[in-house]
Amino acid sequence: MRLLSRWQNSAGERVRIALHLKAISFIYVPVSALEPGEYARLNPQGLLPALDIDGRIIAQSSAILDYLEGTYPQPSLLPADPVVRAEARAFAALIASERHSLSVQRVRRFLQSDMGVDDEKVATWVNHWLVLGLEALEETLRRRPIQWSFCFGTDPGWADLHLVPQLSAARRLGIDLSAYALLLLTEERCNELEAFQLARPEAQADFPRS
Ligand SMILES: N[C@@H](CCC(=O)N[C@@H](CS)C(=O)NCC(=O)O)C(=O)O
Repeated sequence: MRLLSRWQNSAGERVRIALHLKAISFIYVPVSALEPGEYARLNPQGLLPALDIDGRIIAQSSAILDYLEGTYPQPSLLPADPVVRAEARAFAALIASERHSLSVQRVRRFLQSDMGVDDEKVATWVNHWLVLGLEALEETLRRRPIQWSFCFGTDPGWADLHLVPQLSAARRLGIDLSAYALLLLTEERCNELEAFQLARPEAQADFPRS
């Protein structure tokens, strides 16, 4: 199994965390190591990451995570209780479907280069969508009937592996996270774990060292 990704790839970081939490052996392939144009040939969607299973390519982190959860069920990344499981998926979906996709570099670049939007307005755009998301995520954690150590349980899972890369991305984009105490506390607990540390951008082979 090969994971095609890049050191700074928050959707890829979700998958890396899942692979490490499940202790699945995989080969990390930075796209910079491929021939020019090869990645586009492998993955017509062109976005990172992709999972290569004996030549079959799965695009989209959510599809990859579903595949891993179905194929390597233990340890499960999803809570056993159906309602809590749905809540964990909803938490992750807000990040992956609603927020990340509006703030990624290709969207920011398009706004700047093709739409002529100035840097300040692009920052307003990014801030608007990310802050809406962060507020909703914080409130969701606040309303949990049990204040678990991780988002939706005593072990880290589906929601946590979406949260941690999203918080890093928000920081890179200059968002002040100090109002989100529960998100930060959960992130801190996750970052103490090896699976999260191994998935960090700086732990990847293609992380720029100089
Ligand atoms: N919905 C996709 C998002 C993937 C995505 O946007 N990846 C970004 C990096 S985090 C990317 O490929 N950027 C390169 C580009 O936009 O060309 C997923 O979850 O896999």
